[in-house]
Amino acid sequence: MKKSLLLMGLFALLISCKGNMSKSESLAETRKPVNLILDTDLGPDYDDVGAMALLHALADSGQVNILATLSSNLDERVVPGIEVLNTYFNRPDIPVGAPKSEPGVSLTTWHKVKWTDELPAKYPHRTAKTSDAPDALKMYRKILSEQPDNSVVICTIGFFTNLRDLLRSGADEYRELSGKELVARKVKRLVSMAGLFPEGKEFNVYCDVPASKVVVEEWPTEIIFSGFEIGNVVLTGKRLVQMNVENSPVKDTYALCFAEGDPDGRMRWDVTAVFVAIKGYEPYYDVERGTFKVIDEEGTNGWEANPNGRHLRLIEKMPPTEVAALLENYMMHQPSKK
Ligand SMILES: [Ca+2]
Repeated sequence: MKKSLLLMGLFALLISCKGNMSKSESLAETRKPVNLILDTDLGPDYDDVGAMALLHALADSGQVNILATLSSNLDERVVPGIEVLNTYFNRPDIPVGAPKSEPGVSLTTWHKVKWTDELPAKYPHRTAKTSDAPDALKMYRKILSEQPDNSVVICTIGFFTNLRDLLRSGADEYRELSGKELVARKVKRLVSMAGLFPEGKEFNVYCDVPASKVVVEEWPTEIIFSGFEIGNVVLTGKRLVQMNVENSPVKDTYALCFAEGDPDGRMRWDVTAVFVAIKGYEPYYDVERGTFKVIDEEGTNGWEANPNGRHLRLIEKMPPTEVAALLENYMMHQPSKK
């Protein structure tokens, strides 16, 4: 009798465990993909290429729905380069756009090997040059107006030019709302690779200081900042360039730049920001809430910790080597076969 009671108990436990497992599994399966707009300067540094590879890897596993890939950079090779990557990963129809406001920022790669020329020369894309692309501001307004309220994550890994233009925009054919109202209604959060914490000068902030100031002061939703110091530790790309694949624009970019001067790998500033925008910061990072401030005309930023602040900054939690290995696995992702 005792034995049969024990068996019944074990059986009940097994059923309950199985029930719990399938519940959590089905939760993971039914988790909705993040609706994401990527805003990139793809060019001065090549970590944007790794970030876009990771973006497409997570799209292939159904974790993100890429609404647009927009350029914040006027350099003529940026939009063709974005399209090369979208096309390589079997998503040639993702909307692209570029800033039309004055004066804008135009910066090409600082590498001697112009990988930004090499990619469009070798791989298919539709748009010949960045200035031929549609207005990024119009793309933002159109796409946001079509999305459910509070559903869109924007990830910026370049300058704040487009986002400033969006905040400053008025009603148009897509929506009667001002840009700020449209963002407040449609955007869930902004994730940004920008700033150096607790204080310093960082590229994405100082390249367009007026735009950076407007966005950090007026953006109506939460902003998560992935600072310079977060992506600066533990290099990535060494395994990527050793992959046994041919005709990959991702591998080509890293191989070209490594040959020139980064033999130990490259910082993963932008890659981290895109990862957090899609996966969330838990369990990879801690956060501190506060207020990001642009404190001078040179683009120096400061940080004021404050439990009620609208901004969050990432703080290291998981060992950086583990995060780097995880990110590089995604960066090595190959296009899914169609
Ligand atoms: Ca970038």
